[in-house]
Amino acid sequence: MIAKRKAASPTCPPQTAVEIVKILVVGPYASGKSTFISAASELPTTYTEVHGLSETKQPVSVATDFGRITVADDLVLYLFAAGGRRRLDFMREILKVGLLGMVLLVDSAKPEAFREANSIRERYTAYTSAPYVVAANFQHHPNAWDVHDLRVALRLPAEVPLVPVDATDRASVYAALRTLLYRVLSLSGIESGASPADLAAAQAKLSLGAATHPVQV
Ligand SMILES: Nc1nc2c(ncn2[C@@H]2O[C@H](COP(=O)(O)OP(=O)(O)OP(=O)(O)O)[C@@H](O)[C@H]2O)c(=O)[nH]1
Ligand SMILES: [Mg+2]
Repeated sequence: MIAKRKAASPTCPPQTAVEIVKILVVGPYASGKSTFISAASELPTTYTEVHGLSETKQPVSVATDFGRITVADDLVLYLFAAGGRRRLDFMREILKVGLLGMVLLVDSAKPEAFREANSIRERYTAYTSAPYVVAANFQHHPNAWDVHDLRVALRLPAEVPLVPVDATDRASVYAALRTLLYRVLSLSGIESGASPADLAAAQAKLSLGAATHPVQV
């Protein structure tokens, strides 16, 4: 689940092993994936917007967005966006190697996209058992569905967290990521029989409160 990279050279002392954790950010067209990653990342995100691919005049992101959060000296989160479009399916095959979990973004004010969100969720759960959370974006919109109605519309299992999010706001995005990380922790803690103290220590490490490393370019 976690890739470990250890850098060393004949002239440098060995460095701490770094755990690299990959998180997928998925959702229907224009649900806020690029915005979410951009708000979270300590690096400028990399993506390509192309005109003329959709019926609307809006540009469409065709490349995979990528973001990074250094949680601690030995722990780095990599965020990747993947759209609902089938042409990105090949990317999912690559991304699922070392995948920790997924954030499924939903535009709360666009019920016509709920079916696609659900189908993305079904495709995800068909190929991996990695945990996921659903993030209800655009909650400020006057037509936004509240999270209780969204849960019903998306036919979400009761144990799957559904959190409101503002994808433009780093604190809100971190809160959604924390929900995912804590879910991963509690599920793996149950599996491995970790003590409450171990879990609390791991949660503190993943609180993202310490993720204030300066932006590196
Ligand atoms: N006010 C507000 N605008 C948002 C929010 N999330 C996304 N947007 C805007 O909604 C539009 C679509 O957001 P994107 O992040 O490009 O959506 P996307 O899912 O990456 O889109 P595709 O990759 O093309 O599918 C952009 O104009 C964003 O600025 C939000 O939480 N609040
Ligand atoms: Mg995008």
